[in-house]
Amino acid sequence: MSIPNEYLNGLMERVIARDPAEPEFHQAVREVLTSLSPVVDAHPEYITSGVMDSLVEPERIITFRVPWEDDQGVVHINRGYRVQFNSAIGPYKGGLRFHPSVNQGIIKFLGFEQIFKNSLTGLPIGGGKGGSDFDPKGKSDAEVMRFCQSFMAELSKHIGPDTDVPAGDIGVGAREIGFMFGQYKRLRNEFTGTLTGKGLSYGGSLARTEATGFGLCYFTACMLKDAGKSFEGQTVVVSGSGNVATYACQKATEFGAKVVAMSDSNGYIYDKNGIDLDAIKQIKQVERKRIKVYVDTHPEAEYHEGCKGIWTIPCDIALPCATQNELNGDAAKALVANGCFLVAEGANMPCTPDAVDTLKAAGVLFGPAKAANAGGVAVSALEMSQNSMRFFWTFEEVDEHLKQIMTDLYKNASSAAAEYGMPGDLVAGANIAGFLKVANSMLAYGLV
Ligand code: NDP
Ligand code: 2IT
Repeated sequence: MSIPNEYLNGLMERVIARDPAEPEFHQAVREVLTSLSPVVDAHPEYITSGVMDSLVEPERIITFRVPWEDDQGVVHINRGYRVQFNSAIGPYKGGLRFHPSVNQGIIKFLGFEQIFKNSLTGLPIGGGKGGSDFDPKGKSDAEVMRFCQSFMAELSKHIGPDTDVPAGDIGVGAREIGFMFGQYKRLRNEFTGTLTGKGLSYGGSLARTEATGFGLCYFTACMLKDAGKSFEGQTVVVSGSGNVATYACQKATEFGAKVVAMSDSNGYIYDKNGIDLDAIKQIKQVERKRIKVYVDTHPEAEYHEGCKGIWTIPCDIALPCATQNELNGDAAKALVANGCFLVAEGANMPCTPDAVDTLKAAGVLFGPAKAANAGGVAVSALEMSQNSMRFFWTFEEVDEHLKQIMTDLYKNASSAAAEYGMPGDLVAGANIAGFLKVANSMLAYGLV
């Protein structure tokens, strides 16, 4: 589908021609440029000043070799990335993803989304993302440590507390951040908060672990409130069973909802009694096993092979929290047919464009990732603040900030959508509100 503004449509074509093998990046850019059409119609200076063309081109892409040895002494060579996309409003900030599917296009899409998300938090952080095609699954702790140390040996040359501050994402949690921070500290001989998501004993922030999932539920609660509803008594389906999914399930349950399904990349479980989250934490965080073993101890629950079927489970609210493009048009149709009235994205870009169109057309309330999952990076920025102060806040203090940030963010996205004639369209609202702060900073800098 073409983008309404003619210049932006041409820009989209140039983005595709320049890097034709990056479909996820094209998908992310297309959505943003579509939302921004009314903004540049009213303010052509964003085009004539070069802001729009600059926005879709990363400031810097670092690609590097990551050699490591497995426990049998066999040598492996992986590829590492850091895309430093936009530093207009602060140091590059964004996670590192370790997953075999990682390539430059995926890291660019994630880095691009991060620009707007980080701006929406209201905190001074630019957009970046990185990672590797390394697969941590099935690797020993020693293998993961050697990989992380080798990865950081190169990455450490390009990051710093005022330059670029990575964190976790898929496949990168507390264990990996620990190995990387230890190596960074050794190589640079400095103790600065250059990574976030650190352990609590060495500069991590309370509530960072929970922040993305909790923030998703705080944002969803704002959407529900505006619709005269709440989480109380709602049936919820959450995909994934990693960091975001786990704490989304926890907070939704605390808010009075019943989460009946979760998944991993092999399949999903359905528990009509409500998911036993302690069992999920034990399986995924402690034992690092597959979700299917849940049914061994919960005989009333069902396990189904394959991920897509999770969206056929009847629910009121769906929270996709696994990965990009996990919820397609058919899945959206199934949700609508079963009476689902709200979808909020915990993962980055989990809904395909077709799915978003289907949900919107059916009047389903839709919370886009950039806004709905911004709680994680927001608390990462609070971790940076605490590190700079060499101080820490209590769990309650950080959680209170998180709630406020998600509430403000919801209001900003809603009012930007209304201002540009698209009331209720949080996709457009989030893109526009996130864009304006970055674009106005870029305008102030001149051509840089
Ligand atoms: P984790 O690695 O902790 O968990 C990822 C979960 O998603 C696992 O259950 C995993 O299953 C599943 N998954 C991963 N890849 C696929 C795939 N290709 N198909 C199906 N399932 C898959 O990652 P996070 O929870 O941190 O991240 C989940 C999503 O949330 C990502 O999109 C991430 O970018 C986004 N996000 C994360 C934030 C954070 O703070 N961590 C902040 C904002 C967004 P399996 O165990 O089988 O691999
Ligand atoms: O997608 C994301 O926002 C994250 N993975 C978190 C980034 C961060 O810097 O905390």
